[in-house]
Amino acid sequence: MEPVLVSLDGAHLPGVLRITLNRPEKLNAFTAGLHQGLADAMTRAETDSAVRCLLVTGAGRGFCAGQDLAERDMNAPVIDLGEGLETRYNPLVRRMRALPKPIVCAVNGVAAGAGANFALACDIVLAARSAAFIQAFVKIGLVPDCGGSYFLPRLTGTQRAMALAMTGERLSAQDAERWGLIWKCVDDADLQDESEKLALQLAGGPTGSLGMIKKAIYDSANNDLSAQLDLERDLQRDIGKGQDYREGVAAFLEKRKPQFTGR
Ligand code: LHQ
Repeated sequence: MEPVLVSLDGAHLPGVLRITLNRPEKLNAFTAGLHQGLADAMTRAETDSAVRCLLVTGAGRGFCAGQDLAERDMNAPVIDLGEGLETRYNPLVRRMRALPKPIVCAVNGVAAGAGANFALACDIVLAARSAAFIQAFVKIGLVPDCGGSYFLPRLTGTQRAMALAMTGERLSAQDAERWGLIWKCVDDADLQDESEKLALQLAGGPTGSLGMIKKAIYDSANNDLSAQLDLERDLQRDIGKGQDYREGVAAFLEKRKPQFTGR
């Protein structure tokens, strides 16, 4: 069984690269094979211009339970967890954030450890009402990784980030929405439709503009206002030369729906 299913279904979801974590019996925990599947999917997303949005979800009742704890050799004389982060998790998060295309995440069930933070590395996160987010690291004597210590305080504030990380308490999807950790909590039965609708909308959007919005929002975490104003000027100058801007204005003036091509 492939640990990651990747499909671009032109008929049902044009422009949407669907990425499904597919180890349902282990709640889609990360293994070397699952990482390879994600790395391949990212390469496709980076190189195929037919891909205009990514939709990430999990097969079965869980989203992702983090690192597969059975994959590690606990009898090794020296355990180097930094190596796995350096070669697998960190490149994955960096590629997701650098991808100039939107990534929608549909959290279908529990998201724990690196699985929770992988979800937070996506650009817009929806979760099923029955889903939950767990910073499980502390329970096994570790610290948040996969970007968690960066994402959590920025999304929820220091207090909530600290308590989530220190207690490893389960945060319901509803509270995750209330705390601003995710965009929306929806009824379980609606998660697939809602996330597909959003992905489809983004895939039919002005791709260049969406990529730049992503850069502007993420770069703002490290810029002061003056640097951010400069960045907005540069991005606007660049995107204003594109076909989609002309189409957007023409459609507005002609009182019709724009037909964006991503150019
Ligand atoms: C699992 C896992 C799992 C293997 C469920 N591994 N089998 C760490 C180390 C190294 C380098 C880089 O970074 C990291 C980052 C991390 O991600 S550390 C955090 C790792 N994750 C966890 O500590 C979470 C462990 N899982 C759980 O606490 C529970 O499974 C949760 C709360 C997620 C779900 O609980 P339940 O709904 O009760 O499901 P379950 O526990 O019965 O799990 C179902 C199956 O999945 C079960 O297998 P089995 O063969 O007994 O049916 C679990 O053993 C397996 N599974 N998580 N991470």
